[in-house]
Amino acid sequence: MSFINVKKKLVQVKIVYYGPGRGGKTTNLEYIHKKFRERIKTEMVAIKTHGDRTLFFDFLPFDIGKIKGYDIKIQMYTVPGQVKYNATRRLVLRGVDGIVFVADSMKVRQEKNILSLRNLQENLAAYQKDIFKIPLVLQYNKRDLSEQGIPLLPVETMERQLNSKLRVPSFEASALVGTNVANTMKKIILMVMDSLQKELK
Ligand SMILES: Nc1nc2c(ncn2[C@@H]2O[C@H](COP(=O)(O)OP(=O)(O)OP(=O)(O)O)[C@@H](O)[C@H]2O)c(=O)[nH]1
Ligand SMILES: [Mg+2]
Repeated sequence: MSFINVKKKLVQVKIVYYGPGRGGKTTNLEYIHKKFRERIKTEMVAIKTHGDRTLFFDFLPFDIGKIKGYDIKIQMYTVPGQVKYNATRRLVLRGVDGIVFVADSMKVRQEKNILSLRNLQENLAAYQKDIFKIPLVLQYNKRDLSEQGIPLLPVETMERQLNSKLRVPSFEASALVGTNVANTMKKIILMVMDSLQKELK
């Protein structure tokens, strides 16, 4: 549930980038931070371990202007993808309004994607949230690697493995190059705003 302050006419929305370790969640936020610098007044907060892996979360605030007279502030978070950090992952999901699941297109990562999506479902359930009901977008990341001859999963395979039951919007992307990073973000924001419309009467 978004945080709505009727007196201040302010809505605060929480979007979480979820997915397996090394999938490209942090890279998504870094690209957004670079691309939309003028809308982002604060610095991105990132706490990393040695190998640049997320230890707690990355945080990026994003203003999208007004809807129905309400200032809309979006807070974007990533989770640490490594299996061992599940307690942190679950904590970051607290109060989430929308999720981008960043899947790794590399063939060697297919099992990790499936396990991570299952883990998302379980962690949402801990907050009585249903993965089939919450605004959710899938991103098939690292598509650029095909040019380097690295074996990637065909998009149809990823759709079948990850999205055959969910049937949510999905994007082929490269967080490194920036392909479809903004479109992924816009889609999840739109979906969250759609579900908010009903609350903002
Ligand atoms: N070629 C390519 N590399 C990418 C892409 N996205 C991310 N990477 C690389 O993959 C590695 C991991 O990316 P991160 O963004 O740190 O992954 P993460 O999902 O935040 O990982 P954790 O914080 O450990 O959960 C980095 O070396 C990135 O540069 C992409 O689209 N294409
Ligand atoms: Mg990270």
